[in-house]
Amino acid sequence: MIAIADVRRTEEIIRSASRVVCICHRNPDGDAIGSLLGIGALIEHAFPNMEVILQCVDPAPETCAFLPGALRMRSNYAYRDGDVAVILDCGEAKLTEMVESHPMLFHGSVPTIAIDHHQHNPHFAAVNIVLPEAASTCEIVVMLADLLQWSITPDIATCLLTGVYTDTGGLLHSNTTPSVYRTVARLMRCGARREEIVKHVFRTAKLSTLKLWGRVLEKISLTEEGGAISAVTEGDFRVSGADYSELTGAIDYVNAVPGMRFSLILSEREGSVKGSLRTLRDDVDVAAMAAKFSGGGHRKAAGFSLRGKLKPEIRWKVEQEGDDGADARPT
Ligand SMILES: [Mn+2]
Repeated sequence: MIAIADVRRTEEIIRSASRVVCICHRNPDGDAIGSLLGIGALIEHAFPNMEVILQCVDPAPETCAFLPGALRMRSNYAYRDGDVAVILDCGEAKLTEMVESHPMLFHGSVPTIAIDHHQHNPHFAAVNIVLPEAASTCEIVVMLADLLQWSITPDIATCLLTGVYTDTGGLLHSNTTPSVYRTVARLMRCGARREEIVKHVFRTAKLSTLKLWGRVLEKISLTEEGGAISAVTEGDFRVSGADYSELTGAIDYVNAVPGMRFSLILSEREGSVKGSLRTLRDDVDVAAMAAKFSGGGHRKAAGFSLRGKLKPEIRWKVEQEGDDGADARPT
């Protein structure tokens, strides 16, 4: 639940602004873009004379370029007196990549509103609408819009449904609560164009992505500890023509091998090795596994990053034929 005092305060801050800058995290995903474009358009509808800026240090992923407003996103926002900020889907202030360049937004001098669903959000804004039980930031934006009676147009609903879909892996992840389905129903009634999202986000893959995934799948090996493990080197990225972001989603296939306790993809990137861990089991905590490598995350999805390179290693094991290998036994 969103505290009613936060709803009122949000309304006051935006009403008193001369300009609103909406900001999402670096390397934005569907939830970051969906909530950024969604809240921007909601504010513009509620306050027709308000200037709204959509800011992110990185561009939207191509899969989200179809969303209304995506082309308005910019990365060169300059602060002006009277600006207020709405910061979306950022579990930490530094994920905006603007703490150094725009200190006034993070030192309490400018009214800021953070809307987020990450568990360890340190409440860095003036108003913090942080609901860790929400599966996506877009879900919280829908609740806020309804509490403020801001109208949700079909374009806005399409942006927000994108975030709900991407942060739940198409309503398949374990965070898909009854509240998620209620939000989906609400957005579809508002005219969200579901088939457009399915087509662009889930049924479109670049050739380079498919080639990279092919290398990931080909290299899966199963360990005695019950892990399905694959690894991609800088060379794999180069040969497939894929960038790092295109690895997203491949882990769900590695994690699909039946009977495994966990899955892991190791990927080389610029002098470090990134590990993505997943499990489908309730008795395995991949966050604890990631913590051993100074990483973190959730029980069922976690990651870590280490300085270094991947070194290929082929393991051979000699198996005795039958039980008559007497020669091999110590006497
Ligand atoms: Mn999110």
